[in-house]
Amino acid sequence: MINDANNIVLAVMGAVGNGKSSTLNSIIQEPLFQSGRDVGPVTQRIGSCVRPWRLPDVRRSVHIVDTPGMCDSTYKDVENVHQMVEFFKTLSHGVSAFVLVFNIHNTRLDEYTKNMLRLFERLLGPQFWKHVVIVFTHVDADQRDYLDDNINALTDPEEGFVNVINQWFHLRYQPPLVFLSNKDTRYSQYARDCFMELYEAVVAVEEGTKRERFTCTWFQEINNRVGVVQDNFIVSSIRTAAATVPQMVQAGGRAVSNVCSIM
Ligand SMILES: Nc1nc2c(ncn2[C@@H]2O[C@H](COP(=O)(O)OP(=O)(O)OP(=O)(O)O)[C@@H](O)[C@H]2O)c(=O)[nH]1
Ligand SMILES: [Mg+2]
Repeated sequence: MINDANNIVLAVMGAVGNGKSSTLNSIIQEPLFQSGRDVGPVTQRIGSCVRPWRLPDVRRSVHIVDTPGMCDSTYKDVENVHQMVEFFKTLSHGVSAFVLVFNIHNTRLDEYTKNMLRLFERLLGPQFWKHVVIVFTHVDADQRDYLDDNINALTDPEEGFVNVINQWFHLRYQPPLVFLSNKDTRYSQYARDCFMELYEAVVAVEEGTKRERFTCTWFQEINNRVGVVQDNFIVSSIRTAAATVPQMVQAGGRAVSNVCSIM
């Protein structure tokens, strides 16, 4: 049921090609959302569906929301962000967790990333951080040893990823950090362990907010904020971001489609 209050509602967001769609597909163990490499975002529209959370089998349903990747094509990004806000507003039980997806091979906290996060914060309000889980993909089992140094650097209490984000945004909440792989997830104990950590992080966020979904006053705030001032902020923010990043897109070629309900 799409509007069941017991569903976990999970939205993935982040830069293009980081593994947002793959992460959702892994959770439900079904190739529902198209994933791959392209010169632009593979996911072009918001897609959502309700499925059992299968990796691991937690006996709960999850309403997954896939979003197009943020990149430096200014006007498309603006349009996408507007669509995300409109979509979140239609969710009668709000959002349990926003999963910000990064790639372990590109963990630079540069101006582009900062602007993207600032944009999400401005659109969704500072309360949004309370519901954030940070995920790093591409932590594949066969590369885990080699990636341990990256992971240690990212989790460093002084200079690590979360601490830098905490400083940028003056957070009072420490978003949980999860490292996972979307490669060969079907029969892998490693994948099961990673995705159990993701599930536990989502539950921790839910419990931290006493199962208050990200909704109510938030929706009102968004309604009030979406307007000329907000539009200008989005445009200028993305322009600044685009100017600071040479290329966020990846090479390759692929047609695009989407599934289920699409905005
Ligand atoms: N090895 C490995 N590949 C991954 C992992 N996660 C995603 N990929 C690959 O990375 C590419 C991009 O993944 P997507 O899931 O399409 O990324 P996305 O963030 O949805 O991309 P956009 O929709 O374009 O923004 C695909 O080729 C995936 O197979 C991972 O954990 N390990
Ligand atoms: Mg995608």
